Amino acid sequence: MATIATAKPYPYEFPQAGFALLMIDMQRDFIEPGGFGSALGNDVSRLAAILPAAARLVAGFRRAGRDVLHTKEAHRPDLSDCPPAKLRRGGGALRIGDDGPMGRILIDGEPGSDFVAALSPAAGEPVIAKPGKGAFFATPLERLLRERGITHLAIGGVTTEVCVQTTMREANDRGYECVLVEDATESYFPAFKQATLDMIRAQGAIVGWTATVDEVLAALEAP
Ligand code: C5J
Repeated sequence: MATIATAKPYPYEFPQAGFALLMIDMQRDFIEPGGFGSALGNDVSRLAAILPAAARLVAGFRRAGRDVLHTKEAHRPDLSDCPPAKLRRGGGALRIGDDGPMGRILIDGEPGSDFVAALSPAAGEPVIAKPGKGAFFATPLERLLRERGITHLAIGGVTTEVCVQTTMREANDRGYECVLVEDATESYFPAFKQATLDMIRAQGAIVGWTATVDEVLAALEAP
């Protein structure tokens, strides 16, 4: 077993072979102006600021020969996988499925639903399109993890308190040991990010652990 000794709230142990990286929704729709995030009135520049750290994390997992999996929140063009309740939300000028500056908002295959260039999946890396906030809902993610023998997950991506936290809680309930990589995740709301980090590692890692990119990579690359 390898160990992230400085993880919070106490050292995080992982088997090198069963440890993978799950990157959540590093899409233009959330990170670039003109997408879903900005249509909801958010300042997307906060999210763009983590791109160098997130890219360093992904590169480290690839270097170590570990699996990297990517999710994207994206609906079918006919919106048949989007519950009416989700479609109605927002109250902004643009809603899911509407035409925006980067194509139809949150629709799979549109420019906005694509990954930001710095976090593009490499050839062969699984990409899981998800209709919900959690990556286990209505997706093949659990089967993919099981097939690969993955038991431990480092999780990064956006946004911390929505899709990242929902996915981490889903993973925790399914028995995965998860560490949230704190400088490779971001929220439009600094207080929500901080609250998520605090909630996850409270009560003796009730949902999981947190650690920085440097701490995760140092443990991953330790001899
Ligand atoms: C949101 C996400 N915030 N990827 N999606 O709607 O966190």
